Amino acid sequence: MAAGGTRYLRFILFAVFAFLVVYLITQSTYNGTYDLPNGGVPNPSSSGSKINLNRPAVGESYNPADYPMPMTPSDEGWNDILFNGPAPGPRMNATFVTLARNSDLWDMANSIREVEDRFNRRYNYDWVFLNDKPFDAAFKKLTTSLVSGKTYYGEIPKEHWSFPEWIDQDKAAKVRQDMKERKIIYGDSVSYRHMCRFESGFFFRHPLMLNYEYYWRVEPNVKFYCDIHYDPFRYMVENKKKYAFVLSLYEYIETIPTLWESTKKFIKNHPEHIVEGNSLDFLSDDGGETYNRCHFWSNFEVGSLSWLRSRQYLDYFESLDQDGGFFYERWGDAPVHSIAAGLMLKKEEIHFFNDISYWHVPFTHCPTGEKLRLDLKCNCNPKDNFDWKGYSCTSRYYDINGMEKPEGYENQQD
Ligand SMILES: Nc1nc2c(ncn2[C@@H]2O[C@H](COP(=O)(O)OP(=O)(O)O)[C@@H](O)[C@H]2O)c(=O)[nH]1
Ligand SMILES: [Mg+2]
Repeated sequence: MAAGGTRYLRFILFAVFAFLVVYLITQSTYNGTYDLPNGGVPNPSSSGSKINLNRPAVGESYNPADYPMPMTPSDEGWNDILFNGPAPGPRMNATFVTLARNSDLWDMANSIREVEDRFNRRYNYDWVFLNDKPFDAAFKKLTTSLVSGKTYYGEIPKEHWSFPEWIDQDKAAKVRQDMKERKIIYGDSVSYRHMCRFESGFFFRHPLMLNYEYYWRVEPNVKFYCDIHYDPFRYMVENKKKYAFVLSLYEYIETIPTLWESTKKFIKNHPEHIVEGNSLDFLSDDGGETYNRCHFWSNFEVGSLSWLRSRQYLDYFESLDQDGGFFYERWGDAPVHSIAAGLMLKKEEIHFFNDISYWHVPFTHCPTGEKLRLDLKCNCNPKDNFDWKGYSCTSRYYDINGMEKPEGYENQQD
């Protein structure tokens, strides 16, 4: 009798459980859409979606009007960023590019997550990693797992990472010793000089880069503080931009004492490369007599590789390289790229991405204007914004381009 009672109780418990399961399944309200914050937007993968995920192949011509990009919150597609699926629209022939050492792995992992979370998870652009030594398996495994596009790993040819034969080694060594004594940052480093020369003259000609027309440079341990709703590469291409920056500042004069003299020599030898309507006034306060040290901070760059591979740019690099300042001084790739862009691009070919927030130690670009920061879900502190402070050149960029500074900039000047 006791055994029969237990069996009966077990049957009752099972029946209640089965009833509950059936009830929960039948009462489920899932119908192919998710309830989302911001008013609930249909999931593009569910039926009824208006988002067209078909797109032209890279390089195929398209009508931009067929794939409008959401540039402001009132534009269609602004909330697509809430989905994990691919963003609609064409992709450009473009790649991220990073120069790194194997020891940069974890700092690089941080940067990749920043780029992927704010932008590339929906665009899946490729990423090219370059190194003067072979990348190890650990570097390749982790970075490949973090990048949503394809990853490529390249070793830099020796000729692109060494002293040219015309460099006087004794003279170069004396300079390094002197700069060390004067405590100039990276003043005694040989590898830093190779790095600056490589970024100035060679990264865009690495075999892995020859496949692409646009690049976005990313360094280890940088941050992106705001959502990126549209494709900056596409913005560059459709608006005929050749070079873009987010931070600008004055270069340490100790690292480039004769860079402008070398540049003036190049201008004299190649007047045909200097374009009308350029940004000379960003670089010089006296019509080109002297350099005011303003440059775009090149650890962030989006730019045209075809331009860097042009005769115009290569003649400039080769002229500087002959003069030896990468080793007899400590010329950085930032002033080199900036002077080239300032003299050899038209003003309107240089773009400031105000809506891309960025940090590389020690400077932050945080968009001016609270509405913009809220719309872009930024987590930067506006007090840290460097744009309008005394050591930034961004104000000058606005002035020479006749651009109106964003509302509230006066409150961020110190
Ligand atoms: N492969 C390699 N990459 C380097 C070397 N030195 C610097 N880099 C990379 O070059 C970039 C600039 O170097 P970084 O140390 O960040 O210089 P900083 O930003 O001017 O302080 C970063 O992407 C580094 O990972 C080097 O000796 N070898
Ligand atoms: Mg750096």
